[in-house]
Amino acid sequence: MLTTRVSRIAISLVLSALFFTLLTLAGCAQAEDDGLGRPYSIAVFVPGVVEGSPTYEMLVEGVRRAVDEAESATVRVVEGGFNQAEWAGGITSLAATGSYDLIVSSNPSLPEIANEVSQSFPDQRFLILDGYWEGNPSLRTVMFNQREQAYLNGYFAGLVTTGGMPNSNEARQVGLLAGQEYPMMNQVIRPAFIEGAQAVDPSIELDFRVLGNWFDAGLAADLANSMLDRGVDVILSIAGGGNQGVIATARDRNAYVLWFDSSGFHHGPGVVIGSSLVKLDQAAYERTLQAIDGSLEFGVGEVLGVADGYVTFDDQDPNYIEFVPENVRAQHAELMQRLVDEPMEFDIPGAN
Ligand code: RBF
Repeated sequence: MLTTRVSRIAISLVLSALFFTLLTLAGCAQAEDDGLGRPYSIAVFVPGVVEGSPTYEMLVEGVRRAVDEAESATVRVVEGGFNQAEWAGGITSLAATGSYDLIVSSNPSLPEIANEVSQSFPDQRFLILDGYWEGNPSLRTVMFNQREQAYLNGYFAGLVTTGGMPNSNEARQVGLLAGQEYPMMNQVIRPAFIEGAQAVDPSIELDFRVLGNWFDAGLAADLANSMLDRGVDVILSIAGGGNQGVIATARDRNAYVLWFDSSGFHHGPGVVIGSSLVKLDQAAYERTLQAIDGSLEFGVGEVLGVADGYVTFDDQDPNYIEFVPENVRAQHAELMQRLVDEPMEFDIPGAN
């Protein structure tokens, strides 16, 4: 009995060791040691899962592109999952291996975690996108002006709900679905979205809903239905995998969806009718290349906006041109130009 149990444990230990070795080998598939030393080793920690979250898809794409281009670098992508209480442990484990020159991650809660972990592992370097931290020599952060980004979506929603699209209704209601509430959502994205809409018509009201996670498309569809029942005709969806539920509901009920972060038109041609962009992939690519060649400055938090070319609105997609009337596109283009000329001030919540 005992021997069987012991051998079962032994087998499972061997199997898991094998599993992690395979995982590491898979992660190193892009390794290319040029003989000058060991390759620059990067771990991407995804706080959630990659699929369905525009922001994480761009993160991984940007880092991979840099690694592909570098002379000698490797990357391993680790998904931290949706249990946020486990992220600090996940990052600590990566730092504790001492194997990674750089840990890359993204979202506004990550700088604090990286700052904490760096107290125990001061030699570990971190690059955090979509987050802000100043003054820790182990950390480099890149944040986007999300006030401008949300304002771009809000102004477009305002044009839609005041009659800009064939299925616009009489009610002046716009919707916003968020995966969860967090300072950047409550203090920046949500107020700037309604500010943009009310710049078109001050009587426009916002129906704000929270999914409670970043994956439940069924619940997201229910919440979208409830918003449409109340007269909403356009919903900005920032809910990761939940976004698909919003698109399905909007398609069934002839309403519209706005996308955030990456270009989303292909997810629902004629349903997704507007997309603000943050060039997180570009920033991840550029800063990762700089980290690899040793020129990236740490201890610094940078903020990039419309005037820098890192926040914009996708007015080139064929679906945008096909489905959105010319006069709406023209009014939105004027707003874009205004933001290039006059950047919006941006208070970063919880900036240290
Ligand atoms: N955005 C996603 O698209 N998917 C996620 O899984 C996700 N998880 C998040 C977890 C936390 C704790 C926080 C603060 C934000 C998260 N976001 C997520 C939102 C993301 O950082 C960003 O605010 C939005 O993508 C809008 O740019």
